[in-house]
Amino acid sequence: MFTNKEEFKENFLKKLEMMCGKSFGESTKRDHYFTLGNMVREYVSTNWINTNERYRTAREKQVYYLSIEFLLGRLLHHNLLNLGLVDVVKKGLEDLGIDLYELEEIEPDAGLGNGGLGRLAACFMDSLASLNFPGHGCGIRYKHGLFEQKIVDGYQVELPEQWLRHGHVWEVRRADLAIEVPFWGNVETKMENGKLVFRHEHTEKITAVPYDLPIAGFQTETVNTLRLWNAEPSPYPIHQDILTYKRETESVSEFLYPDDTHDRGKILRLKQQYFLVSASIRSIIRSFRKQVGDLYSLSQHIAIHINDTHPVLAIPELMRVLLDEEDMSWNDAWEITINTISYTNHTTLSEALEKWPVRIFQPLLPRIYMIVEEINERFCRLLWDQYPGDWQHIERMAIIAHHEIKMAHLALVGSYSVNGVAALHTEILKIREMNNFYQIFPQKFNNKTNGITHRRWLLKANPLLAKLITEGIGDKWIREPERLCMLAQFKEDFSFLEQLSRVKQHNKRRLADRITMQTGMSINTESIFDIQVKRLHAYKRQLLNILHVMYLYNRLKEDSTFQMHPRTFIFGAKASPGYYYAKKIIKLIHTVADKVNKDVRTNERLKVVFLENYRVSLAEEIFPSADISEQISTASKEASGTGNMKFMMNGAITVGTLDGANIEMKEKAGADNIFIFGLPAEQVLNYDQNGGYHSMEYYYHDKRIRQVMDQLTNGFFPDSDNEFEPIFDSLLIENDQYFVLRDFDSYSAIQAQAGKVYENQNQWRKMSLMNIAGSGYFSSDRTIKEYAKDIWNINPGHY
Ligand code: 26V
Repeated sequence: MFTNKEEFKENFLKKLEMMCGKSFGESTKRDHYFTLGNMVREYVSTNWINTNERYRTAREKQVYYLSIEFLLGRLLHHNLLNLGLVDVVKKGLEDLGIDLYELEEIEPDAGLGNGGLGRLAACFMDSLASLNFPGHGCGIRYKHGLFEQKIVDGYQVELPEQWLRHGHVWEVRRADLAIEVPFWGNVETKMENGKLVFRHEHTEKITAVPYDLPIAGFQTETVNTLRLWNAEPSPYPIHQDILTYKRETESVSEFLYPDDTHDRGKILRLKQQYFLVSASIRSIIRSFRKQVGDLYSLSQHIAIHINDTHPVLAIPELMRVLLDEEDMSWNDAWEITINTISYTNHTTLSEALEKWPVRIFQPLLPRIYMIVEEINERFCRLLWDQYPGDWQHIERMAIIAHHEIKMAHLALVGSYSVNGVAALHTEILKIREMNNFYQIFPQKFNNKTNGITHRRWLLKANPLLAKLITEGIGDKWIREPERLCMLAQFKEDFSFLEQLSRVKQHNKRRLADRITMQTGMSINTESIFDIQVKRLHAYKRQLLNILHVMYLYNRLKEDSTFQMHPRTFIFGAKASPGYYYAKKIIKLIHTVADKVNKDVRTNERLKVVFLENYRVSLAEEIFPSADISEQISTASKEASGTGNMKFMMNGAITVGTLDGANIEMKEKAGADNIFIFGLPAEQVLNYDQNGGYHSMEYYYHDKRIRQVMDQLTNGFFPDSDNEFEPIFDSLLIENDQYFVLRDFDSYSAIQAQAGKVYENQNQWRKMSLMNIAGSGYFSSDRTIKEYAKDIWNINPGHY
């Protein structure tokens, strides 16, 4: 292909003419992006073919990671970096008068996910390939990723996202590998040769066409595959209006998370889940048959991992294939299934645990329902032996109860490994939320603390910091991120700390420029950049943050002796379209911003910014420029968090509760290098169980709280009428489920302390350094090695 700049330029110009049918003089930036993307994809194809060949022949155990979300973001720079091409390409393009950064900005984010769960899957793909593990991803090729957020008058408006509008250069359509997925119909039960057989008939078929993305590891020859399934009409439609059929079929891979407040939306979501699972399982079995053959040995060669419960139908689908297509006995099929499938739980919040009404499930997936019923019956029999006569206990643990199928229970029963995503979360699963399952299957439970790929989140997102680190400790940390701990040697090194601060300043400038470009606001880069970016949810408590901003504003207005280092509070968050309360909080943030930013008496010291349309590519600019990272969820509610790790790795200091992975971050950075506040998880869980918290008392006894609460409804915000009454009511009338008022005092105290420490720049920089030094543990390379060894039993290939 090309090994130096001159070859690159020559190839680039040739390719441009071929692909775009234009001369260089006529071509646009998009043509350049498109050309470069195709060149890079071709560049990886030799290694891609070789890697697939290795998997076909080497008989090494492989893992398939099934996920309803893959939040990949942009891939151009990531691929250039992993292939070691950044310099050659950058310089070659420069000679042609093209800025690589400008081309990168043209690429739309592949935003096939919501938040942490989907981004984790993407980080895992990068780590699997970079560590040479035989690992494949399976997901859905949504036509529209997560909605694009616009803010109009302070309200969130959702627009359909259009990442495929200009085509996606990284994907390869594999129509030859399509699979038909059946829905609806009925199951005929017959005796054939003395054996009961089940035929799923009169079905409506949807064709799943794979689009494969190459996942190139970092400076290695391994190129793994992420297979995204596209829903298309089957060539043999049933007697139905063809246009309706086409539309309904394509809707299966049209949107990530269709609105499921109505049955139609629910059916569509369930269809998506089975579509992903059936196509993936059957394509896994198809290649396994070619490579190994003997399905009785499946679990020795293949591990199938389900990311949360969305792909849990992998369990009955694998059973179906083994029973109906391979003619196995129930016991053999079950043995194979539970030795093949492993499951990660990502939340303990009961409203997020999936349940499907039987009335929806059974008609859509009649054969799968029969299998789930049988799994349930056998499991209930086992429970009966353990707890004879205790119907209540059995009912609580059953997979099907009260006309609903509990997906987490199916996952717990049908897998050999169940893991939580941070130490505290796993303990809560074992001791509380899933304790009854832990009693029966203690050996299944294990913890795998989340991680993030340091290649995207440090090397790519923060090149100046990466360079400084390499100057300090050499470049081995890039392969072995735990070596970042060597940075601790510079904690008294004034000159190193000075350089660290210069890097931060540079990154803050870049973000400030973006804010100015988007909002017209001018931002003081000497102010503390205090940032909270994540999905909007009550338990994440963006509300606590903004109420505290209101308090600071009041204090600045009323107390002339009040001193504070200037701060810029920055928010970024999407609210789920049907989540009314979360949208109210977005409106509140904007209303406060409006008031505070206009006030010339305070706006030198206090500013509030909301960055529209938070997404992976924007996140890459945000994390490197933060001074303070807000990780303020109600303790026990955030399973892990991963944004917290991205901030830490970029030298921000956490203001956080003892929740999720914050606890482990505190251990790694040192207790002196993090600002911890608020109720611990045990007390929250205790209140949840036994009551005893009365938010009204905090309203009456703390006049700061009373003032900001009253300001929500007393006209303090002009023209806001009853806008914020639902927030007022949730905190006072509904007793503040997430303990916002309970933690207000300790939050404002720790924030004041953080502000004071910032004035001592030397101490601050030292703390920042110790965060970077402690962050190596949170590389997803460590996480993936643990999954590989403890759960999947797979080994890396050698290069
Ligand atoms: C989803 C929903 C949807 C309905 C309303 C309530 C609700 C609450 C939580 C969720 C989260 C579902 C699963 C999830 O995304 N969990 C996230 O997984 C991340 C990766 O493990 C982890 O870092 C986050 O803490 C966890 O929230």
